[in-house]
Amino acid sequence: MDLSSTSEASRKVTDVNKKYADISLNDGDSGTSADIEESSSSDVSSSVDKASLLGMEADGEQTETRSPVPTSKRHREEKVSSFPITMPRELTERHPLQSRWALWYLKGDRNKDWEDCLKQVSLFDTVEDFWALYNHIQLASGLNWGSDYYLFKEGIKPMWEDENNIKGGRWLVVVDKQKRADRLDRYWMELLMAMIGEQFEEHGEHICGAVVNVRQKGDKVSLWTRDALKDDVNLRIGQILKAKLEIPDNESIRYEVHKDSSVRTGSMVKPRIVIPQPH
Ligand code: MGP
Repeated sequence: MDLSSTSEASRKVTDVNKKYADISLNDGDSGTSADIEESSSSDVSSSVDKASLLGMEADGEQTETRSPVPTSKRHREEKVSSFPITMPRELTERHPLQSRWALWYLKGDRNKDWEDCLKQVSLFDTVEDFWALYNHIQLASGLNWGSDYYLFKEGIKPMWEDENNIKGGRWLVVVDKQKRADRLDRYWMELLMAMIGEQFEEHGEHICGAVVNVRQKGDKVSLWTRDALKDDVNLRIGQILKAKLEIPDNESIRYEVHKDSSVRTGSMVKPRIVIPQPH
């Protein structure tokens, strides 16, 4: 599925959603992680319906509480029944994705265990809810150093230990610090669109999720796959990834086995595959 073709309609949905919902993901020190935990793209989209069905005005005032008499009730019923007719179809249509996806957020904190810093933010399974969520949260480039986003298939925890990842690995794209402004957000968005839009040919089943690590030493974008020993599959996935992100030919990306990353003590992990492949 080409997600960019639906993004315009989705943006309109998002504009409507924004009117009613307030789930901004600020990465400041204002304790916003609680807001993040409680938010979901489903909440966002349903809030439009709910607000309208409850007879709420755009300013959030409920007609019901002002005048709970029969005429007002009739007025409310009229609103309810006219809602689906008056909403343009492009604002209500939903394009289902093949999988349901969970967005996770990690706010780096050296005083906590790594796993305790990781929070699931939201679940979605339509193109529109993806855009609604994407347009509400901070861009990767706006996150604090040490933060991560993870987008994984529902049911797969974004960690090496999960049974779906334990034998897997990742394609790692290191973002050149000098080119961060041009590349980081573009790489992350293109990767998400390729992944949820099932752009990896017949290899979608091998994909677990994607990660962006926001780091002062150099940001990283990676795509996690299920089986590090399936070299042919992983190579093809890597080639598609490199093409989708438009990574220049002379720049390499590498595939690392999670087991190697998890036992690593300082030095770089020796990659299992590199693209372009050495002659
Ligand atoms: P990182 O966040 O993937 O990379 O791992 P960063 O911060 O760039 O550091 P570097 O080591 O790659 O230079 C940082 C640390 O987070 C790891 O050393 C682990 O302690 C922890 N960590 C990261 N991941 C992905 C996992 C995981 O899946 N499971 C567990 N238990 N710890 C992890």
